[in-house]
Amino acid sequence: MLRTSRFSWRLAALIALALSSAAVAQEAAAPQYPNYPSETPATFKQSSEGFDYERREVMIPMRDGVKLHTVILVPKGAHHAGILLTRTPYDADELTTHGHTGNLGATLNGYDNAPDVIVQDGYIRVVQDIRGKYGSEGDYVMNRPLHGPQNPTPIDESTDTYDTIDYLVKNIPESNGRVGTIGISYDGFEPLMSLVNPHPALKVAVPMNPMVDGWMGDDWFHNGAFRAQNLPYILEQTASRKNEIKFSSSVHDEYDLYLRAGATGEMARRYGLEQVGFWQKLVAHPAYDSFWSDQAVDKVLAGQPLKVPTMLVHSLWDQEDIYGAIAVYKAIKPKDTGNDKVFLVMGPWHHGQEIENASSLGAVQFGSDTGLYFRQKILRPFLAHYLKDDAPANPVAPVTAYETGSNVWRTFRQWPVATQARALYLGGDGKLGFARPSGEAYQEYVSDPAKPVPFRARPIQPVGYDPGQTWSEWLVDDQREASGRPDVVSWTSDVLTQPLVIRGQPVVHLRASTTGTDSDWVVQLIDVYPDMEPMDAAMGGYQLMIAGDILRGRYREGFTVAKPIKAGAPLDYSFELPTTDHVFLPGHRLMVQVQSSWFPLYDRNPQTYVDNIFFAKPGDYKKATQRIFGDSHVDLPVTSN
Ligand code: PG9
Repeated sequence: MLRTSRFSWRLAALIALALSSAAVAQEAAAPQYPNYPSETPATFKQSSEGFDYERREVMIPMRDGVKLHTVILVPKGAHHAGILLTRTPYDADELTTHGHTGNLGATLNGYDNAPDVIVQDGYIRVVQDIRGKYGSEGDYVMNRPLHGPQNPTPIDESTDTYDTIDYLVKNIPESNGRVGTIGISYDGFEPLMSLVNPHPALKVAVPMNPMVDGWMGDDWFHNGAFRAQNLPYILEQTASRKNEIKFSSSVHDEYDLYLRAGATGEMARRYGLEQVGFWQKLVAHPAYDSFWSDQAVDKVLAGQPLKVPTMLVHSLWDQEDIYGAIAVYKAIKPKDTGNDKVFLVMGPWHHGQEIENASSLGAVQFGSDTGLYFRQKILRPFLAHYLKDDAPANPVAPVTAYETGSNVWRTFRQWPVATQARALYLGGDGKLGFARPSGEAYQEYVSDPAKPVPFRARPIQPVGYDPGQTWSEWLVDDQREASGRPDVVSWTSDVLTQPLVIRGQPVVHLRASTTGTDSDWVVQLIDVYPDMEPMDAAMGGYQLMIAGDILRGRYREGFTVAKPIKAGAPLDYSFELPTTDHVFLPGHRLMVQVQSSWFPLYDRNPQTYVDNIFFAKPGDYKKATQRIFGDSHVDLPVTSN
């Protein structure tokens, strides 16, 4: 063993100090002390002793040679087990290493697993970094379109899924050769991609809250209004392979942050977003052109044969992808001639809440854990039927829907159910009722882009799920905060004496004028609670949004081409609101609110027509006087059963 004198120790320490204080010392330059080695080995083979799963990591080769980093978790002792695959842009290691303690398995975690079901039924859990992200090789393209007009390469998420499944069933001896795809949000987009030219081993797909059409009603736009608060996501998701480049702000209230920047294109420029391809594509396609419609997954699947049983999971208060699941259901259900291949579940949840405790959402209480009910009574038997060798019966109805207001689960043979469209009129006197008002009375407000209506109470938090963030709850915020503003107009019905049940999508028909040459219209259908709620005082008078959305007025004649609005002319604006399944109880009232900004979730409309709102100039933003005429109405999908 080499002995070292006191002098050389001191010299070595000085060297180490100098190196550590300079740039990061290269490992090779670090002094070596063979007679006093590091206590950390060069490599450490982690034992799985403490885990109930064996962890394997493989780089699976795709047909073009790109290898995808894949984590395979095999329950110890597994034999003839089904495989549940999630493909993710959000770091497979992150989703599979922060182990739960206790009986949920010492490995599984992650926002898009249903760990209780996966562990209880002994599935082999596979989580893969998609092409171009984290541990995988290759180029990243946001929601990579299928090979075709928007993707000239021979590979896409469908081919990568096929090649992955092919590898899994040939290289996991503990499996029974039956694979299911499952995931939420972007990870819900991936199971939909697996349905295109599906691998024969793919037996079931469970897309939950999937990203389907980023322009029409999911993450990037809603009816042409841009969701500006997703800029940080776009930066972090596309600026680097491992999301190492982070958005930072020294402004606590995001209302101030985005208002001071002006147009969203300026905000993006300040953060360097012009360097990333997805942002360049996004600002080049502000209208619903073929860039968007070619890759709308509902439209894609409408043109595909239906081969794989699919359960679409939708959240009635989905603050991120409230459009996707229902759009896909509408597109593929007509192919399900036996009514036994396409299933729909709708819960009273925020985005992805179905895999959490879902006894409440914000101030709204459901009286039971609706997430647990979904996982144990719906998801668990559904997966078992398709993934287990003994194929237990599938007890799941074609449609399982939670009725908000009455807080009960119901099942249906089809969706939407039979309803009668009843026009709820926005009377000139502020009354809301089913009787059509006479005359040309109107309600009026001034919309000032310098003081846009905050989409929730300020200070506005960033989009996110960090502790203390309530982004996921904003759709159920008390709307009293807005209804007292002069730039928000409200219509209220009489107190209900009978329950009013609506199931399906309300349709807005505004007849409105603006003194501007462009305008946004935000419409919210609201359940107004009685002044006194005996069992929950905090809900007294609560104004709960049941459905709401925005329309960028330049698209009133069609989404593909923007057109200026004729100033001062009463014009018709029609658009669907998200799906409802709600009972307005006796003692409650209905309310409709209309406003012309929902900031900073949505970018401001300058209210003067410009070619591309992303690049509007400060002088383009002008006040406008808005009038909503009395024959405006919301068609409610009323049902009696
Ligand atoms: N759909 C979610 C999202 C995408 C883009 C921006 C913000 C959120 C998600 O995949 O998490």
